[in-house]
Amino acid sequence: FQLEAKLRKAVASEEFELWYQPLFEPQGDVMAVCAVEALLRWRTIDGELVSPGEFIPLAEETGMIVQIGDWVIAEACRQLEKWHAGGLESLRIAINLSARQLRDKGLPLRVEQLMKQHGLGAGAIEFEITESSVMEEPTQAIAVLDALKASGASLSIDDFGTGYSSLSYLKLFPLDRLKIDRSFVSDIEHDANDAAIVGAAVSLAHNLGLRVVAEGVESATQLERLTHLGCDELQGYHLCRPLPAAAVERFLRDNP
Ligand code: G
Ligand code: G
Ligand code: NA
Ligand code: MN
Repeated sequence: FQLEAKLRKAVASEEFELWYQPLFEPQGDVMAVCAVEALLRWRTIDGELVSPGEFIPLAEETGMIVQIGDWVIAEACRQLEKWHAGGLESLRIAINLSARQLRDKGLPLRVEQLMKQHGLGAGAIEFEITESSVMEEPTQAIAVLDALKASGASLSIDDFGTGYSSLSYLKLFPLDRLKIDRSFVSDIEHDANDAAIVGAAVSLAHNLGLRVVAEGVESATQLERLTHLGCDELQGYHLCRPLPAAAVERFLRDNP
């Protein structure tokens, strides 16, 4: 209850910031940054940093997620325009969407207007959605996802493989990428089952014309295994942690 009042105040006075974690693609012997994932942070007036895991569920329950989510999308578009203008023309930003936002029929038009306003071309913005969030109200989600895609956004399934859902949604949704959940990555050096699952997910995705992202890469060995298994993009603490905008900008300039 106290948290709800605090969160309402935070929404009103925009006590939020975005941190960014790079995604990399192998280019010959080097790893090049191709995208950053926007990660929401709540900076309270006491300067404390609160993780979205602690307030997104409440924001979903109360519907505040729509306003918070709109702030996230607008801030990410503003930041990406700046980065594109500063020479990082091919950078993409991935934004997490929650189930409630997939029921918001007005979202695609707002996204289209923001992309236009900030001069962002097709694929510059990507939305990450989970299997469970799309399966909550699949019919509504399909309509919103089709419209987002038509607006020029790309779409990826986050935490792929953990949603207890059938694979049939893969042909129903206009997807671009599958992001393999970190639970299949953490023990991939020792667990042959995890390696088999990642390998199968890569073939499935590639046969469907989708790209594969591995998240939660925490070691050089994992990076090597995942690249060898055909993952197209990689993300994790081993490559770069989530950073505030200024710090990730320095990182991007030092790692062209
Ligand atoms: O950054 P962190 O590990 O604390 O993220 C915790 C969870 O919050 C993750 O599942 C992540 O996808 C989610 N998350 C991060 N930023 C956003 C956001 O802007 N919107 C939504 N809906 N979820 C987010
Ligand atoms: O649910 P989602 O995949 O969007 O969660 C994103 C969160 O995962 C980020 O907030 C980030 O802090 C966390 N994360 C990013 N890289 C790693 C990693 O290599 N290991 C672990 N354990 N968490 C990570
Ligand atoms: Na994500
Ligand atoms: Mn994920």
